[in-house]
Amino acid sequence: QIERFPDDFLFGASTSSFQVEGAAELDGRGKAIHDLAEKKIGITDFSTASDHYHRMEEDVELFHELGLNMYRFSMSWTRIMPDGKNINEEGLAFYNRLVDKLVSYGIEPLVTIYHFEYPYQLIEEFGGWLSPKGIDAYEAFAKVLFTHFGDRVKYWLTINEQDHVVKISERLGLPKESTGLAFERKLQQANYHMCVATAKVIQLAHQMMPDSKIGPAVNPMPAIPSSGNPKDLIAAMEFNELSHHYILDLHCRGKFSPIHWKYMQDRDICPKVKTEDLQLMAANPPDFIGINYYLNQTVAHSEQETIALRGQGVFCEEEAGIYQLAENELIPQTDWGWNICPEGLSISLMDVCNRYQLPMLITENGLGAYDEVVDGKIHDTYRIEYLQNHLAQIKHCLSMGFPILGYCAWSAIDLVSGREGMDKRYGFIYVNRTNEELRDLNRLKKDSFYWYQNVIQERGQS
Ligand code: BGP
Repeated sequence: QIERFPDDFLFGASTSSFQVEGAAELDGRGKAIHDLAEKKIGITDFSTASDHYHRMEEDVELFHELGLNMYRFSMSWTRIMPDGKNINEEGLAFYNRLVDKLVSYGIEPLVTIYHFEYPYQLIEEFGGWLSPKGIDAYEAFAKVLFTHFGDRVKYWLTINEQDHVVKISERLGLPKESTGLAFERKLQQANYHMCVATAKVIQLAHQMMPDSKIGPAVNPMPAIPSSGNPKDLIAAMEFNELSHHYILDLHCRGKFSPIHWKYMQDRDICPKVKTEDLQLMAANPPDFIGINYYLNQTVAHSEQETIALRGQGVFCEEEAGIYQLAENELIPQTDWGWNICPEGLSISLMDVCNRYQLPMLITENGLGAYDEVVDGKIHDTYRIEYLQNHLAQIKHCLSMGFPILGYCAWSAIDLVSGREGMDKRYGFIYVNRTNEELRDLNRLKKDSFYWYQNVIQERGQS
């Protein structure tokens, strides 16, 4: 086991624009899909979020004090191109200030081109990712980013969690809870378009910025078999194919995973495929793979003989005839029922690296929890324990020689969680607001802030 993380290992932290920025109506920002989503009772929307748009300077100073080597954030498509097509100078100006500030502190920016925040107008006009026009729109946006920020930003992420975008209809601008054959076929087509778009943008990045490093960020939830029954191992392997390999095989090899292709054939939901697209993907693999890791799954085989359509949701309980999710008493869970399994991170890193032979960057990992302020302090020992155990797994993989570039915890600062608003916090920095009350939005360093600061300073020796 290595003692310290290598000197060039990048310790970072992440956010995404709509979850942290707020200022949703300001300086010409256009509407994104989520701005038009039905409001959830008792849960804040993204209109103010953590008000990072107005407090960016203060926040980056805190990131500097924390000692971050890297800061991952997304550039809001609708801030920079409100209608998805035309440039808004005020949007560019905000990210110019942010990038300059990071660079002045020696913090490496890692920019996510698209993190769930899709321009609504493009949905209205041609259906967004469901149409091949979605590929051109995304490439045009990426070109704007490369043109304006390519001189200072070396690391790029193409699409955040494509594997999750295509499992939740609203993220694609489709009616909530859509189901049925036509719907599932649309999801597969959108997935395919995103793979083509990724290859085009990787190619463009390498043409415009020869020194850049660019890759996708996927969210593997590696499955372990529920028993020693070999059928459960096969179910776990098939789960992994349908969870993330099906996307990475296209990104890295320009090939469909055979299990995924059979899955689509059995259900008559194959996308329309062009040979030249697959050639483009094969010729433009990513430079690295971003891994968002929170939880694993335990699966058993499914005896069902019928072939069913999948339906909605990231956590699909059962794929008839393939797998079903199972309980695992050895694995504890968060307050939101997410399995806590640090070893799952090693499983993902080994599996992805062995299969694709590419370097990896952990682009998200963290614990969503209720934090309590006691006498002006937040004693988030549970978060420290979670992060520490996951960092230990990374050390283990590094010691075996797996190429891991860095680790970005989710999240740098408290932000609005996709489904739970401000109740479910992830940050090293507390933001004084709740779902119901905006309060003063002041920043407060949690115990985990000081802990991570020490980890970075000591290169993980604490
Ligand atoms: C990932 C997303 C992030 C973030 C995180 C935590 O899937 O990329 O945007 O939201 O999950 O999820 P949640 O906020 O639902 O707890």
